[in-house]
Amino acid sequence: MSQIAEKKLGGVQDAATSPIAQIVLDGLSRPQKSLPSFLFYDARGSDLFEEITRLPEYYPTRTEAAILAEAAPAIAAHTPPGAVLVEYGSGSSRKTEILLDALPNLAAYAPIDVSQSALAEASARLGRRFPTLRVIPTLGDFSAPLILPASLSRRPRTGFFPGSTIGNFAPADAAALLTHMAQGLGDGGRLIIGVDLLKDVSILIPAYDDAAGVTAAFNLNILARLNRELGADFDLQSFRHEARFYAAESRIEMHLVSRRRQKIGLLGCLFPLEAGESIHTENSYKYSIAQFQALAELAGWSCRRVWTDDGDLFSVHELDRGI
Ligand code: SAH
Ligand code: AVI
Repeated sequence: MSQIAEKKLGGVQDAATSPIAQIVLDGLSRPQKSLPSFLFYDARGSDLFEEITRLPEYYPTRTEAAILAEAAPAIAAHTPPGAVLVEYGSGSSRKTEILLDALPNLAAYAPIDVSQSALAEASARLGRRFPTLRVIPTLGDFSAPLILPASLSRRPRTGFFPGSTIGNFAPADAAALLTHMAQGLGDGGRLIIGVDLLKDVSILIPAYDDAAGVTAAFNLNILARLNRELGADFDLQSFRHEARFYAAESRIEMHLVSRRRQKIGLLGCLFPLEAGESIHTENSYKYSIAQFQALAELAGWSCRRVWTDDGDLFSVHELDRGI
C-alpha cells in the first residue's frame, strides 16, 4: 500500500473512532436531519461566536453584561468568602470578569467548556488579570459529573450559567440539566443563570440572521468541522443559513438549507438531501420570567431574585436550594 493510501485509511479510521462520529451519524439519519449545537464550538466556531456577541443585532450579550454589572454587588453579598465559582459553558469568560471584580475572596474559579481554544485563552487571560485567583479549567461536557480537586470538596459552590445557553436545550432537557447542576453544586449551592426573554419576532430574527452574515458563517462552520474531523464532503456553497421562529414552541431554530439535490458522503455512508431540505443545527428557546421560574422549581431550585433590563429583553436569575 502506498504511503498516501495508508495515510488516507488512517484518517478514516481516526474519524470513525472520533467521539462525535456516532452523534453525527445518528443526527443525519433522522427524517429531519439534525446536528447538536455543541458542535459549533471548535476554535473557529468559538471565534465566530465572539464576533456574534459584538453584533448590533445580537442584543443578549451586551444586555446581560449590563444586568450583571448592576447585580454584581447583590450577587457578591450572597456569596460566602472561600466559595468556588463554577461556570458552565464559559466560552471567553468575558462576563465572568464582572463577577470576579466583585468577588475578591473566592477559593477558585472552575470554568467548564467543550471548546479547548476558548477555555485555554480565557484561563490564560484571567490568570493575568486576577493573578491570585486559582483557575481550574475543565475541558468537557457540562452535563457530566462535576469533579473538583479534593482540597475544594467542602467549599460552598456558586454556579454561573450565563448567555442563555440553557435556551439551547428543549425544556425537558433543560430541567434535567438544572437538576444535574443542583446535584453538582450541592446543599447550599446557588446558581446565577442568564435566560433570554420572549420578544417580538422583528427583534429575534435579525439577532439570528445578521446583516453582516456572521451568524451564517457560524452555522456553516459546523459543516467545515465535519469535513475536517470526519472526512465528510460537504460543499459549503451548496447550503444557506436560515433562522426561523416557531411561536408555539417559543423558539428560534437555525437550519442549513440545501440549495440543490445532493448526496453527502460521511464515514462510508451517503446521506441524500433534496433541494430545500434542511439540517437543523440549533434551538434557542425564549422564556417568560414565570415560565423559567416554573422550570427551575421543577428542577429542584428555589427562585430567589431576578434582574432584567428596562426593555425586558433578558433576565438573570439567582436560584438556591431552598430550605
Ligand atoms: N458563557 C458565554 C459563552 C456562551 S456560548 C457567554 O455567555 O457569552 C456557549 C458556550 O457553551 C460555548 O463556549 C460552548 O463551547 C459551550 N458549550 C456548549 N455546549 C456545551 C456542553 N454540552 N458542555 C460544555 N460546554 C458547552
Ligand atoms: C450560546 N447560545 C445561547 C447562543 C444563542 O443565542 O442561542 C448561540 C447562538 N446561536 C446563534 N447565535 C448565537
